[in-house]
Amino acid sequence: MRAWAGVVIAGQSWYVVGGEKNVLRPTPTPVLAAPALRVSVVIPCLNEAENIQQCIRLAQGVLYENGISGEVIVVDNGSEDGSPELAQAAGATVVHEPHRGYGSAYLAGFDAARGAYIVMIDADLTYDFAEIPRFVKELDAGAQLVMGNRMKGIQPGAMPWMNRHIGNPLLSGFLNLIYRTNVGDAHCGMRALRRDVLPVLDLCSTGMEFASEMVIRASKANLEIREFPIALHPRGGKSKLSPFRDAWRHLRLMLVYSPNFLFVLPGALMALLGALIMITVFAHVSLFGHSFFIHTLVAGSMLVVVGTQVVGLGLCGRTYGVYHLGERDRWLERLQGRFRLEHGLLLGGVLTLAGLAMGGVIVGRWLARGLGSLSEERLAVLAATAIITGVQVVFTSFLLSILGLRRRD
Ligand SMILES: Nc1nc2c(ncn2[C@@H]2O[C@H](COP(=O)(O)OP(=O)(O)OP(=O)(O)O)[C@@H](O)[C@H]2O)c(=O)[nH]1
Ligand SMILES: [Mg+2]
Repeated sequence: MRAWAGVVIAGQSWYVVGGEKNVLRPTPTPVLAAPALRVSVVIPCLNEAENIQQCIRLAQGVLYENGISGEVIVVDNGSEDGSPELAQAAGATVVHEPHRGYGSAYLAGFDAARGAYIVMIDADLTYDFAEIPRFVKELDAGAQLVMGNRMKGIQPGAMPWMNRHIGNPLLSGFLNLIYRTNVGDAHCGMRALRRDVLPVLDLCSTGMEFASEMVIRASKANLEIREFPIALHPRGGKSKLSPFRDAWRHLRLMLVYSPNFLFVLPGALMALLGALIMITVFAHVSLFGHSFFIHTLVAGSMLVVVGTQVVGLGLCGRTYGVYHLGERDRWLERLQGRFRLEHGLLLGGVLTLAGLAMGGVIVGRWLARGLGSLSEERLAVLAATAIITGVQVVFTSFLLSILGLRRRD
């Protein structure tokens, strides 16, 4: 049987017939039902003139040697060192993306890709192109996203100490904690995915945080993610990574994708702590020989008010995610199955009325004293706390209801 391997170089498809090693021949025209491309190697490139041609040749060589039909796409964002021209000359399909950024480049590259699988790899020779078939094999075996893990294969000088021992483990650990993934190196630039999962991933980040977004979205969509160790070599050319700015962008993205960690958890802790503090004051509990009075009560009240507000924002964030971003959130769905707008209005209404009643008691005592001096600070703080949280609950319930207006149940 004759093995067929095709590669697209400079818009022309080329093929090799088994037996004729190292010889690329142009596909005879007219092309008779050329097989679909299996792999698109997408390479983002910003001022990588030093390496880009070698990267393309390595990619083409690996595809060719392994009988994988594929294409090499280089996405440029206005390089000023002639990288796109060099890429074109080396036979890659060059995509020009006007919006700067690693994520923007990949989004444009994915749009142009025609392969069933997409392999992502940097243009700096840090990754081994020879690993491409391993990624393809994992996808063939059922994986939907395949991640490289550099952490055990970092060659001397390939990754700064800070990134290796602090930035990367911390950010990957945080991502695994929040999203319950088990990815050892969430920022690895060499990875592969099936092209048909792109609509599910619905990626939109423009910068380096694109790497995190892909893992987060894949885990939220319960995609089959696999990982294996790969080597990381020292970079050729200048790095485009800005460690602090990019670390912040990763962190920011992880938080905004998780209203639970950003709002619900800290908000609930604040409200709980505040309630405990207020109970301590009203119950005259003394701790370490100290009693607590009005100032402690004000602090407790502040925590309850702020905590309730933050939890409310978190619920709105989660509701928005479910109804407008198409996310699955079983906890919220269960909660919303049991609690309706009217329950929120009832709870908020009761709290507000309780606060107003306490206010009425204070006014009554004031009147009883002939409008004289008052010393009802503790009750006043409690009344204000109840009224504020009650009003928050009422209006947050309305907002949740507005966000869920378009649901179909
Ligand atoms: N098109 C495009 N490519 C970019 C942009 N920023 C980075 N890249 C490319 O994306 C890849 C990853 O960037 P790198 O600078 O290698 O960042 P890194 O891999 O996190 O860190 P180092 O390898 O240590 O520099 C490289 O191929 C860059 O040329 C961009 O704004 N536009
Ligand atoms: Mg790199």
